[in-house]
Amino acid sequence: MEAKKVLEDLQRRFPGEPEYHQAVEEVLTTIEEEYNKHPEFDKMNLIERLCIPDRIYQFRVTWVDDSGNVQTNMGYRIQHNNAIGPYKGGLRFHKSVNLSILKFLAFEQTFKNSLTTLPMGGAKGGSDFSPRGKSNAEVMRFCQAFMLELTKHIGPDVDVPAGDIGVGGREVGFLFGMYKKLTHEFSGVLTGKGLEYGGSLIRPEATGYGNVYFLQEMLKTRGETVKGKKVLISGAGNVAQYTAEKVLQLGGTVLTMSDSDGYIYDPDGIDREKLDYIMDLKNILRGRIYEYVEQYPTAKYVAGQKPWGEKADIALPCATQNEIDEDAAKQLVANGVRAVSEGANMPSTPGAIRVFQEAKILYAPGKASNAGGVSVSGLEMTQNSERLGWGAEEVDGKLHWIMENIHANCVKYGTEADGYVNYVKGANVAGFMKVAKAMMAQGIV
Ligand code: NDP
Ligand code: 2IT
Repeated sequence: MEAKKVLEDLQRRFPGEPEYHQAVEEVLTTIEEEYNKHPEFDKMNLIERLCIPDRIYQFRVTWVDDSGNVQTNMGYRIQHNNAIGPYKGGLRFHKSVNLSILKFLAFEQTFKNSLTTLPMGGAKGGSDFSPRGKSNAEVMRFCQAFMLELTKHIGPDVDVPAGDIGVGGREVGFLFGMYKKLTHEFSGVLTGKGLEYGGSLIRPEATGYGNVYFLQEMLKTRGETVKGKKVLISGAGNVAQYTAEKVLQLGGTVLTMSDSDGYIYDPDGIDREKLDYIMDLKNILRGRIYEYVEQYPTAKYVAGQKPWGEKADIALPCATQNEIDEDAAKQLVANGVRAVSEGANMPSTPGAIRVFQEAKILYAPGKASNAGGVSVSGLEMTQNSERLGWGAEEVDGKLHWIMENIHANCVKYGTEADGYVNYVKGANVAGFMKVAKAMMAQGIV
């Protein structure tokens, strides 16, 4: 396999999908060497079969808004690969959603899920519908219309969706209700469900907690801890909130959080009480992050900017893809940032990753460091199958073990001659090998 050639071919066959090409390029260039040690892989054309999704569903979603207008959105589900388990991955509801973004996410999910050690294939889906500014009733009607079509393609042993940007507990509830109504079946078909109807303790916290557990493991390799460190966080949603919570629990100082309009910087740190305010603001009032400075006037709000220009020790991007470009990465390194652990999916551009790796700072790609969310989704599936619910400590303990294990695998496959751990290579090779072996064993299907 020649990574460059495979990529050129995919670019020609699937033009205009830059995020998908970006994610594929990162994986291909880092697994090329290992892949070519196994000539049997190429004989089975494993690489094309792994890069091109098994199937893509695309459908129109029609719903009626509060003013009686008929609205249309696009709905998608990408079932990327089910070599190691049922398709599994979140749903994203955001106006920016398109095929390229969901293909990159489904591709990444396949390797991430492989890293978790749990039996889950890779998938992603969503819509260009954004819940922002919509009433509860509108969100419910949209979710019901979306599920009317999606129901045909999912099932507890087929494909198990969950949340992502714009899809939290509220949306999962509405989606689950409609699936149940349509199929006349109460099953573990979605994860991220409410605790009262089959959800798992620690699932809301899992991505953020897992991100910080991974960070702890990275810091440990350099004899450091989170305690006393100044931390920049982007985003103010599910992943950002619980990343901040765990940083606080470990004695770090959170200086920033953001949304797509700008960021807040609190020189005194966002403490527990202030984080509670943000959680209420975002999860209940569905407000905007600038409102923080009205509540806490010693903080500043910077409109239209990302937080990467502020001085700190650690950066934890938890908003969206490509939110750290090469210039931002240079700024972070120049300002003394020594570790970057991604809560979001693909938040660093290829140029930014190069800057981090050339500076030899600790850098964890999302498919390793944010795998805690889907891991606890996998544990939710196990609990649903058992028809039992585990305690918070038990789930958190398993999450912690999974993150340590992913870290150990990255070190195993990603340590370079000078001792620097290339976590991108480590995660990609470790994730790839398991999927590849499973595909080889199952023949050409
Ligand atoms: P939420 O919808 O809860 O929060 C998203 C946050 O990111 C909001 O603050 C949002 O601001 C901001 N954001 C979204 N899109 C953009 C954009 N285009 N530019 C700038 N800011 C943006 O989503 P999550 O916290 O669940 O997801 C955040 C990231 O983590 C995503 O990359 C997701 O794929 C990833 N992830 C999520 C997991 C999960 O379990 N939820 C698991 C693993 C990864 P605004 O309100 O302005 O839109
Ligand atoms: O990107 C991700 O891993 C998620 N959005 C979580 C997926 C899941 O199935 O829990």
